[in-house]
Amino acid sequence: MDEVIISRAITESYTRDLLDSMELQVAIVGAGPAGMSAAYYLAKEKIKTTIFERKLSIGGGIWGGGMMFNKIVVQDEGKEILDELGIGASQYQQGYYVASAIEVASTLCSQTVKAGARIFNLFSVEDVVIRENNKISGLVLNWSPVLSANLHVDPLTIRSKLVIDATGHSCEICHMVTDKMGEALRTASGKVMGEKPMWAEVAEKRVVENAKEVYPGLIVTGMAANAAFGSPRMGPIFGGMLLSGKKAAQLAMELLK
Ligand code: 48H
Repeated sequence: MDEVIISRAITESYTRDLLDSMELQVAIVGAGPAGMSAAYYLAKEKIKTTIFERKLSIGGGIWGGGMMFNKIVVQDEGKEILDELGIGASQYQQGYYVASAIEVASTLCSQTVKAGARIFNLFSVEDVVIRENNKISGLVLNWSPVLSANLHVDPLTIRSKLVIDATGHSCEICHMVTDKMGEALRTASGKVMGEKPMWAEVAEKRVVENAKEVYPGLIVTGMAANAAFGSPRMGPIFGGMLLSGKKAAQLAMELLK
């Protein structure tokens, strides 16, 4: 075993993947349930899709279930997606299914990668590219450790026909747009409206309805969609996140036509 061959294998293979991800059809920010669901449905249709995830681990808020009880709940429509992915869930009572957060996070990731999507972890999106036509046309990326160590290191840029904001509660890409472009979002105020208090039933419907093109070239999904459009939160029910990601993927495919 030669350590240098091991090092060359990693470096060459990684660099090839990174170079290939510099021109994308869809770039997704955030590998939580909504971002991975969107990537899974896009990759299944052979759309060139990459997720950039800030953390070392993928899965966003799935792992912790509800208050660190590592179980999640889905409703009937969400259960259909779990079935499609081969994730087990048992009925608790009519319309409520319980699944292992560990199985959901790991299997969703596995299926997303097997479908053909690429995931880069430890990448933080720190800005967007907006040029003459006022449309988002790319993302500005840096290593997460560079940002957490507050190092003065310039970023790199990738080009993408569409971007999906799947950053969860912080709704970061939408905030980047309003920071640079003012009240430019397709929300009532033109800004991020902010998440409203817990109301699971309404929140689960809205998170699917709110998966929309919120700015030219930018689709928002998952918790970020409810934050953008001022809808409630829902607690540890995750069916809406998977359905919202699926809707974002469908919309992206229509926009790419
Ligand atoms: C790179 C970034 C950046 C960035 C953030 O939080 P998530 O799990 O988001 P969703 O919308 O897929 O799922 C929401 C769900 O987990 C949840 O929080 C629920 C249901 N809450 C209900 C309630 O009432 O509280 O994943 C977002 C991912 C995370 O992994 C972040 O690290 C990542 O996005 N991320 N990655 N660059 N700028 N910002």
